[in-house]
Amino acid sequence: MNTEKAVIFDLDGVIVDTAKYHFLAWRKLANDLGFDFTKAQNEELKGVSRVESLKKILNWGNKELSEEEFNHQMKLKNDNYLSYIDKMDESEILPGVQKILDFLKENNIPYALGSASKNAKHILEKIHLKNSFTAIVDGTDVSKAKPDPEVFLIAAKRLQRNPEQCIVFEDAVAGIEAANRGGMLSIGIGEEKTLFEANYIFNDFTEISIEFFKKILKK
Ligand code: B16
Ligand code: MG
Repeated sequence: MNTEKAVIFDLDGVIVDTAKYHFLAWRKLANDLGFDFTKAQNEELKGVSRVESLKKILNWGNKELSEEEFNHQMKLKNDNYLSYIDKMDESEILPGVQKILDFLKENNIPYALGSASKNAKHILEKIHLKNSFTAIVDGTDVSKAKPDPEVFLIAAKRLQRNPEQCIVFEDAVAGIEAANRGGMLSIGIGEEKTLFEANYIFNDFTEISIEFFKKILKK
């Protein structure tokens, strides 16, 4: 296929559902500190960095921590989160994703990861996708969190494409805003009522046909 386009995938909520493990680990932290929060509140943590997530959670519980304790709690949460990640394998790749990756590979269309997670490479290793990506940009590469477009702009550069040649798949409002602000085509994976700022929205990858993909690659 003749296209100059490239694709950037978010990780959590797009390639795998690690949000459920973040929830379990953050909830244990909150419970250990003597409060709780809901699954609905957890939605607000999607795409948000680790530091900002802990700030939000402490705010919900009206808790203040010293800098030392804050960092200690972040480490405990991550250790607990990683105990779930360690059990992951390729069966956790979300339905329909592999079909799209295979299509991109067959057509020599480069694709990158653009994730806020500092654990992204480890997760990709567990699901056997680490060598599949042309470039991996994660939470260790950026200084500004989504909705800043930095993560996607670095990915575009590593893919040797201009922003307008990039198509971004995202499940978080902040991620859609980042893609839009970066001048890229944004595709939301999730509910229309939350991701309405995306150029296109699908509930999941099983709804995305190869025909649709060919159409946006030609645009
Ligand atoms: P970590 P994404 C994000 O991943 C998650 O959605 C968000 O809940 C998490 O806090 C953030 O990564 C940082 O993750 O603690 O592993 O560095 O959606 O940008 O792939
Ligand atoms: Mg996400």
